[in-house]
Amino acid sequence: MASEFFPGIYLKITVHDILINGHGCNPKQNTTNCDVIPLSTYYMQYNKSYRFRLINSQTYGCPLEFTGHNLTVIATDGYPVKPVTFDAFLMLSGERYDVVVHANNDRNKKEAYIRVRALNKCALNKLQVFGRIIFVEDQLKVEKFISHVRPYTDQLDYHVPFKQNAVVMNHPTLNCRIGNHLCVADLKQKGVRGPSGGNMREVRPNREIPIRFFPKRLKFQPSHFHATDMVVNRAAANDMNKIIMTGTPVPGLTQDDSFVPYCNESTLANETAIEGMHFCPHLIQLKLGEVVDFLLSDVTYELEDIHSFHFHGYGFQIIDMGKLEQYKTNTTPYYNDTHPPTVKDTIGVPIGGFVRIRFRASNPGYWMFHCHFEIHMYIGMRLIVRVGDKSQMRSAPVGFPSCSDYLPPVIGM
Ligand SMILES: [Cu+2]
Repeated sequence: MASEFFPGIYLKITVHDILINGHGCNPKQNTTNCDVIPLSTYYMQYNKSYRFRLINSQTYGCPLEFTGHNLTVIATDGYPVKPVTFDAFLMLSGERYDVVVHANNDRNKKEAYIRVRALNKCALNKLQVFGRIIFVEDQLKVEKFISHVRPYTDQLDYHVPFKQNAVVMNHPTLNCRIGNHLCVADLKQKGVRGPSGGNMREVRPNREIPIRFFPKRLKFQPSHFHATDMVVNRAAANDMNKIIMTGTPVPGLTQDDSFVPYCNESTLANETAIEGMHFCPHLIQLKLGEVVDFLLSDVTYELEDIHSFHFHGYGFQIIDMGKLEQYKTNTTPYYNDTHPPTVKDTIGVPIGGFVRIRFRASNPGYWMFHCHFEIHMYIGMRLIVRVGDKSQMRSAPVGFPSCSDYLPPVIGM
């Protein structure tokens, strides 16, 4: 990012629009005439069902509420779940959902729509976008059809809910199973094979690693962190276990990294901190094959950020989740569940809540575990999970290029 080279620059981070497959227009945000900008359009034949593969590829951190026409969720993050029908569900940055849309309405209905509405901080800008579903008698004749289609105009105002008393899934600001709100932990794994699958509730973990986060604003120091979202000379800094991740000078998988001053919670006692935060390359070492719980908890819910954590190299199981009060009293809805848990690789931690994920460390290597809100990752909210030792990892091909920090000479000095 260019801001890395200009520490101290004031950056106002905001979102102007949401697009579906590059299409869309929000009349509240654009001066352009939205009537002439095409929306993402899908032609569906009556009485057929269509699989949509949804990817939340935003770089910002606003949950996206997806609503549409008779939705059935069948997979998340590529892992199948038993089909469940919802009116709406929330997608966090990095999450993927496979949904089936059924065109089983009567033939008087010619169109329906998909609505993607950004919530939380993005509600201020009333951000939403629509996609169109057009029902046709014969999909093979759609080609002729396209040029005659009118723009879809009957769009809901931002604050109007898609449906009264809608069943909403994955709403991380609300308690799971309260009212109509379900969480991803309510989905049930379906036939996931390999080391990520099976019922890991029944497996006793070898280790539990608590990962807490306390995002705060620190006094700006150009030698320690970059400028992002600067407010009155204080910069946002996002940690994991009070460590702001700094980069490593070499890629550990392909080069000797024995000199890299990796750190984690157990090494911090003798290191200096700035306002309680440590700046170092955060690394958690796991043994190959052990079963591990990460207990993620958000203890700063006044900030109202939903951190969506993504794990490279692994699918993990959602063993438990809820509010911190529920964790302390073992009263989450999932505490006594027995069904095989949902498998995912990206999970939003409820505001003021926790998630327990479990995985078998079967994939050796260096893997990033990070908040998928890009700015958070950039300002420290990431770490490396190293599984196994180098003898258990694949070595780099012969002649593989190497790299390291580069400090060019200053010309004219
Ligand atoms: Cu985050």
